[in-house]
Amino acid sequence: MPAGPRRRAPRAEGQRAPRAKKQRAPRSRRIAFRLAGLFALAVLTTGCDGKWSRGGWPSPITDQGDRVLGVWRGSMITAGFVGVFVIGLILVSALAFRRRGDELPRQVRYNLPIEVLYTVVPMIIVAVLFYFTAIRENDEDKFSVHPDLSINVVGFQWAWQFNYLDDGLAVTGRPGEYPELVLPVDKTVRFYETSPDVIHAFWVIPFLFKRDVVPGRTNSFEVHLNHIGDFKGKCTEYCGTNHDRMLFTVRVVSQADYDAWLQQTKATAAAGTDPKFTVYDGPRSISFGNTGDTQRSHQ
Ligand SMILES: [Cu+2]
Repeated sequence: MPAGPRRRAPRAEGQRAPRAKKQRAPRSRRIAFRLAGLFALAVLTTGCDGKWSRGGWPSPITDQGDRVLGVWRGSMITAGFVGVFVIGLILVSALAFRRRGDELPRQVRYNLPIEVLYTVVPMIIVAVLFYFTAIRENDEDKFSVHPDLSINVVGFQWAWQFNYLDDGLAVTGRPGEYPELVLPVDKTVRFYETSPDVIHAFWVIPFLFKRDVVPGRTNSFEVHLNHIGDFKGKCTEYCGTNHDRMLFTVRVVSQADYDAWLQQTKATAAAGTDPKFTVYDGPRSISFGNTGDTQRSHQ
């Protein structure tokens, strides 16, 4: 709001002091309103996609991710309450019990109920948070009897290979040439993870979950996809020179689009015209504890 013309009008010397005093209150209030408006604008413009309500997290695209987000939200709300309560206690004690004179304040020794309370309440909070964290972590380890799709993710220095175990297709990237993992929506996908060299970590960002890819053993997890779109993934275990280029994209599409993509890509793989796509002729299922000796067509 612009300053009114009244303020610029010349005044007599004697009137200046009281007027300035009168105007100060509304002016500071105006500034406060402006700051509040700016803050609200910032929240609204950056929070259109609900990022604020997610506490800064990406929007999940799996049922498991939705539930993990619930734990995160619960933890943030709990932390918020604890923070406000503790800061409030600090302020109240600092202001209400500030020094007022030379008199020594009333001396107290201990208060057993309060001491029990501030020991027991944090333990309950931690136990509840631990409980929900543990059951949500285990969600990804729950395997369905028949997943709709099984993918063997091979992390190698320094790219990814996605083997579609049921469909005989391998998609392989190179550093700087990122592979795309295409998946059908509303399906349960089981991921097996193997590595022929060093430890990597497979992270599809909106899964809100990542798991290490370890040479000499097979890791696995299962998700149910519930969102169509293009998403990003990366390696999150430092694995050597080109670790930062171990990127990939995930495209979740409808079943019809997936079938069309699969048919077309399998034809490309059979024709051998694009080194990114090859025929996968390895085992249809991955047994646990194998050596991660999966095919590497990028060499
Ligand atoms: Cu890596």
